[in-house]
This record gives sequence, structure tokens and C-alpha cells, in this order.
Amino acid sequence: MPLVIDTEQEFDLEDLKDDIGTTRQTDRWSDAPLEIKDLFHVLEWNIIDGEHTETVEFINAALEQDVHARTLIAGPMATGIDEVGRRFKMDEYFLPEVMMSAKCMQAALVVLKPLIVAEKAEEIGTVVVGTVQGDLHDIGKKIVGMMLEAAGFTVIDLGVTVTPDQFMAAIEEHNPVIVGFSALLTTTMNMQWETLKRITAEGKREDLKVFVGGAPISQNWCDKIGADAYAMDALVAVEKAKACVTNLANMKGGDPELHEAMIAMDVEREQAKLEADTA
Ligand code: B1M
Repeated sequence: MPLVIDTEQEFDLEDLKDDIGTTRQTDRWSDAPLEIKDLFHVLEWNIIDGEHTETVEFINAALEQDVHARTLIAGPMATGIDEVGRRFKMDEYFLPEVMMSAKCMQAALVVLKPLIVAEKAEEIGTVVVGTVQGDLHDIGKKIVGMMLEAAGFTVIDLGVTVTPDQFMAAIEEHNPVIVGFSALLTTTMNMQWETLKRITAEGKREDLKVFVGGAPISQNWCDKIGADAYAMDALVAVEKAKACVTNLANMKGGDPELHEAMIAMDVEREQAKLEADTA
């Protein structure tokens, strides 16, 4: 039985500016057994320090102690890479450090992906995902892809810096129910719109739902470009993807009713989270 550790609550990550000694004194992950709490902190700091040759060792140690692969991704891996993003933004880190931290994330995902995908439920349909043209960020998109696969979708991952032409070719070839665009840069988010326009121009818009995601993406942006769903994380992506092929399947892209349903799912989720936090 995998250990249940809450990764949904929002943590104060101030300690990650300091050192692992400070981190160990926080109550983050205190619902986990002590040795797991410590291992999570070691993993957070492993990612911050970019010690990628050691990452797999910590990941395996956690898995051996029945920590679920999803808990590692949504827990210490997410907090660790968040702090890397903060340091980069504040000019405390430069590109080489971020690249080392990204290597830790990639090394961990190599081990975790087969475990998550092995949960694959009954086949639902095909999803094409890719990071848009000009953008090399793929960690989040890979996580979304593996979670969708576990939920029962066949995922065609086109990789990074995917041109509108490549998206169109994949749509022709795989006939997906959903196409997902990932963009992590404010300078590349426009390529989500450009690609969507191509899908519309080539008469494919009615055949599929368009999902958008990535750090600078928001519901506002989704509305502005006329995409069907915005997913702030992999869990939301799965939830909305399933809804889009079941109860919302008949609604066409751009339908206000579909839009309302998507917003309602976010509101419901936020409320449930709030209730859990205050319980
Ligand atoms: Co870059 N980078 N980076 N970077 N990088 C960011 C994005 C940045 C916010 C850092 C910062 O300033 N704090 C900043 C962007 C600023 C902006 O545009 N507003 C930035 C920059 C500036 C750059 C460069 C331009 C730096 C430079 O060269 N001077 C450069 C760009 C290169 C390029 O793409 N052309 C660059 C390069 C890199 C690395 C290569 C070193 C590396 C990427 C390695 C890789 O991905 N293979 C990197 C990294 C690691 C980051 C940060 C630190 C972490 C990103 C990440 O993996 N997050 C990032 C800081 C940040 O985001 N706060 C940063 C973890 C991941 C799980 O989250 O990707 O958000 P995320 O995915 C989530 C959701 O967004 C959502 O679900 C995922 C899982 O929960 N989601 C989707 C994502 N895609 C989805 C698709 C969907 C649905 C949901 O459709 C189905």
C-alpha cells in the first residue's frame, strides 16, 4: 500500500532559501514518517543543488519505502524545482545551475514514468502533446503526458520546439481527441495561438479539443485565444481531459457552455482544496 502524503497543500518555501538544516526544522511533509520526511528534504536539496548523479538513488530509496511515484513528482520534486525557478528569477542562479537541476528532474522522471504509465486504465483516446516552437522546456509536459497515459489515453509526445506544421502532421496521422500545447516562456506562448489558428484554418478545429498549459498560461489566455481548456497542472489536465471525452464530448471548441464547465471544474477543485485545508 503506497503511503498517503498530502502534496495538495501550499507550503511556505522560505526555508529553501537557506539550507537543509533549516528545511529539516519545518513541518513540511510532517504527515510522512520521519525518515521519509527527511528523504523528501534531501531530494528537494538534491534538485536545488543540481546533484543529478545522486537523484536516482534518493528516488529509489523513497520508492522502496512505498512512496508513490506521483507523490514524489507533486511533492519534493515540485518544491525543489520551484526554488530553482525563484533563484533563477532573482539572478541567484544562472543557466548552468538551472540545467543541472533540470537534469535531476529528468533523471527522476526516467525512473518514475514506467511506474506511472503501468497504472494505465482502459483506453480512452489519443492525445497529441508538444512544447510549442521556440520553447525547450519539457519537464512539465512530460509529467502531463505520463499522467494522461496512466489515465487511459494514448499519448503522442512530439517533444520540444514543435512547429505548427509538425502539430498538423501529427493530427492528420493520429486523429487525436485532444491536442495539448505546452509553453513556459512569455515569448513562446503566442505559438499556442499560431498553432491553434492553423488547426482552425485546416478545418480540424471541430474534431478535437485544444488544451493549453505552462507557467505563463492562464484561463484568461486560454479564453483569449479560444482554446478549450487550461490546465494548471497534470492532475487538472487529466480531470479536464476525461471530461472532454465524456460528458463534454459533444460540445464544440469555443462553445460557451464548455467554457463554463471548465471554469466550474476549477472552482470546485479550489473549494475542495480550501475545505481540506481548513478541516
Ligand atoms: Co527556463 N525559464 N529558460 N529553463 N526555466 C523558466 C520558465 C522561467 C520562468 C525562469 C524564471 O525566470 N523564473 C523563465 C521564463 C520567464 C518568462 O518567459 N516569463 C525561463 C527562461 C527565461 C529561460 C531561458 C530564456 C533562459 C535563457 O536562455 N536566458 C531559456 C529558454 C530556452 C528555450 O526554451 N528556448 C531557459 C532554459 C531552461 C533550461 C533548458 C535550462 C531548463 C529546461 C529544461 C527542460 O525542460 N528540459 C529550464 C528550467 C528548468 C526552468 C524552470 C526553472 C523550471 C521549469 C520546470 O520544469 N518546472 C522555470 C521556472 C518556473 O517555471 N517557475 C524556467 C517544473 C514543471 C513540473 O512545471 O513546466 O510549469 P511546469 O509544468 C506544469 C504546469 O505548467 C502544467 O502541468 C505541469 C505539471 O504540473 N503544464 C501543462 C505544462 N505544460 C502543460 C501542457 C498541457 C497541460 C498542462 O497541455 C496538455
